[in-house]
Amino acid sequence: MHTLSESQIDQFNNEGYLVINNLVPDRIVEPLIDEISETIDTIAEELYAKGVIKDKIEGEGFETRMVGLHAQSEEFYHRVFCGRLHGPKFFQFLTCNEILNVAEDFVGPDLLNCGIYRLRPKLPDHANTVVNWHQDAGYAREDCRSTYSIAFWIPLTDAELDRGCMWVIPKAHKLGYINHGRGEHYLQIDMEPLNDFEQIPVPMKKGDALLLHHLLPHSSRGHTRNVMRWSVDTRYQVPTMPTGFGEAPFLCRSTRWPDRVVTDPDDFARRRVERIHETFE
Ligand SMILES: O=C(O)CCC(=O)C(=O)O
Repeated sequence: MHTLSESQIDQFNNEGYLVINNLVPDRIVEPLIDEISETIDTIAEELYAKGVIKDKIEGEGFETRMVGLHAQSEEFYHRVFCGRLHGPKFFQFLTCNEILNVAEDFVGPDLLNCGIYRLRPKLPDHANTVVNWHQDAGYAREDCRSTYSIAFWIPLTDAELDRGCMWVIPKAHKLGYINHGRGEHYLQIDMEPLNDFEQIPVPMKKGDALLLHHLLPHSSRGHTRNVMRWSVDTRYQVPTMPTGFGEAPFLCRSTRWPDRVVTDPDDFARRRVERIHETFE
């Protein structure tokens, strides 16, 4: 029994991507936003006490506060970007049934989170958060580029065209792996094989999900609106294939190894910090 309809599954397989509206409910998204906001608050208190920032911008919320804080110190960005946070609400988000049920449609009943999850505070006019065209496989170890995985890209704020939405090149996953070179902040795929393909924007609302095949080229551009675009992206695969990444993978759901499913947020955090890599055979 699938969670998605046959036409949604066909669209993902044919186009290499799929948007699911309202996939992650507020009861999962809002506690994560609160957890991130508390971290920002702690950093603001610390930097204020040290005299690094003059204004904690306490009156502003998740969508705008970081813009003013970042203007005073880049430390905010560097301390929250990427997979640095691993609080209980992050764990709840990455393992919620709404995401895992969809991942199971493509990957099967044994689901490994490959350890790569990213919180992206996308700031206006910020070159560090302009992500070049790439396939996720481009970032994996060379011998692991054929590991099939599904990425979920989920905005924690709306992500419209003028607010750093994602862009995809439909159907280009069918070309297989394409070489990547080094860009300034991120890898850059060789665009030559992609010249005849269309590039399309994918504007989304908070809590929607964009699913990406690991070979589907995608990117995000800069934006100038004076607001944040926050998002989380993460990836699921079968446990028996190597992930090709250095961060701690963890079993989220399994009929084959039910006793090894990670259910405790503290255990998740410990594995992350200690970079524990289990193998499943
Ligand atoms: O969030 C972004 O701007 C880029 C995300 C991305 O490239 C990815 O999830 O692989």
